[in-house]
Amino acid sequence: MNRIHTTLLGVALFAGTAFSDVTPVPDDVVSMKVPGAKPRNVVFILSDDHRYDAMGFIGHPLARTPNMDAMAKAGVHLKNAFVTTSLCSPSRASILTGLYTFRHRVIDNQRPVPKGTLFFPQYLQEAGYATGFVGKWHMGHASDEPRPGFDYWVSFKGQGNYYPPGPNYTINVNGERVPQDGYITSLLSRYAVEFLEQQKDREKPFFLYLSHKAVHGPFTPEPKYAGTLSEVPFTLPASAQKLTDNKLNRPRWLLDQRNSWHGMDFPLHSGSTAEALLRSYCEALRSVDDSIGTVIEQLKKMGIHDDTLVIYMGDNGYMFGEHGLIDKRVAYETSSRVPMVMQCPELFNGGTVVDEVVANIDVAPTVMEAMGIEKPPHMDGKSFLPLAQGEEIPWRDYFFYVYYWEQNYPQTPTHFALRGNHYKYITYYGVWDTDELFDIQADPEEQNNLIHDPAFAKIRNEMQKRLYEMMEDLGGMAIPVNPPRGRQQNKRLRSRGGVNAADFPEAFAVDKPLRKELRK
Ligand SMILES: [Ca+2]
Repeated sequence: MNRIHTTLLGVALFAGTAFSDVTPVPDDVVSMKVPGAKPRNVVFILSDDHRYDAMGFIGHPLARTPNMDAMAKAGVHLKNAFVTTSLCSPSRASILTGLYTFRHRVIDNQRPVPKGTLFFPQYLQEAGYATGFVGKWHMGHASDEPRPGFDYWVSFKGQGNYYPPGPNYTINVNGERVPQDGYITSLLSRYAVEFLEQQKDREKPFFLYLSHKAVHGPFTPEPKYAGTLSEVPFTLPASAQKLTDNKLNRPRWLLDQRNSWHGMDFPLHSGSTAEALLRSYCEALRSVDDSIGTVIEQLKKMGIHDDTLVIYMGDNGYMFGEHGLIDKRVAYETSSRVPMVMQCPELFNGGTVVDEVVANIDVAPTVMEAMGIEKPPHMDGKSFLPLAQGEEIPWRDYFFYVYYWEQNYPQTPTHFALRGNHYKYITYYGVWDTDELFDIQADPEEQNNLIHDPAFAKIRNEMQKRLYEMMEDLGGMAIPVNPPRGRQQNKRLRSRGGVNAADFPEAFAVDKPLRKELRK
């Protein structure tokens, strides 16, 4: 009896994936070289929480990024780069596995990766290539130990620190605990250069993953940049303005979040402002840009600049006042979009712009293609190298986004979103609230929620249907759940209306009973 019960339960639990076309993650790493391919050296540079538009060449008023600008000029700007979940660890896990969050199941920033997870550098190592990891790993807070796939390792526990928090604080350098010697961004650049130096006379192709702690909060610029942007004028987005009612049919959770750790009225539970935070953020970003310059300079010194692929990307976006929020997590553009530029003079023409939507899940297949290794069939992403070379290849028309509720930051609900070229549909799962539909061409700031407009009912229904079909196909119909861990940041500031909840959307209100036959 028990056995039958267990079997039925098993079928029910895995029903979501049973009908999908997804290839399971294999038990072993089997690296297949592409016949005749020239393995290329690759440097992948990741930053933390860098939003897509905070780069000089895009015209951001506070961003000073000459090296990112130079990469776009000499190479490729992937202007529509996104992350499938806008949160540090889930996004990093997608980069390293090529999988959506519901497949790698790293749904928060606290827990280590589940057993059986395969990181793409394991395939590179298996092929005999040199692999180095330098910087923030952040899947699991408790360990700084070297992870599978890397033969050179510099990292630290959890978020790491801009400066060492105490005299005994250490980072892990190839298994040895050494003191953190200075400001984190420049320190990581030095280790990146050390790894590159070691490759000088080696025959092996190499892959370097340089993963910055910056520009994650608390935004801490290097002393030479602190205060450099304090007088530069800029204005917050219009959507930072507080709504006094809910006639625009925005979600109640969104309006409530304004007075929370992740909102304009109580940012990070501090008395700071979005303006002040953005200035320090852009000042801290200047050192990340310097780091790119240091790496490029080193490649030139070694005579391998022209044939090395360098990719720069952010792990998720960040809002400074958009929708009244301070943070990421949500499916809105400023949260889910990331900066991405890449260069390799042997591969790409300078000034190339890729319009297609590329994502964190595409990084692993892209690096593997550049290094002449077949993409394993279980990966969800796809190499974007051909797009940057102007090839016409089949590509995604719709981009699928997920975020799973975190117990320790309870402000943002589980949600699923589908982004096409014209419309974005977002559904909030498990809360009594409104979904959203935006015309992202006419309304790129996502202010006009069309979900209750009868003129858009057909589009809403189509997007909803397509979203659930895609979830089914991709194996995403089961919501991963984690037990509580970490302190819950659920406070609200009383003087800014902390005890009051937001109004329901206007479209939910009716003036008369709907079921007259029940009236007595
Ligand atoms: Ca992040």
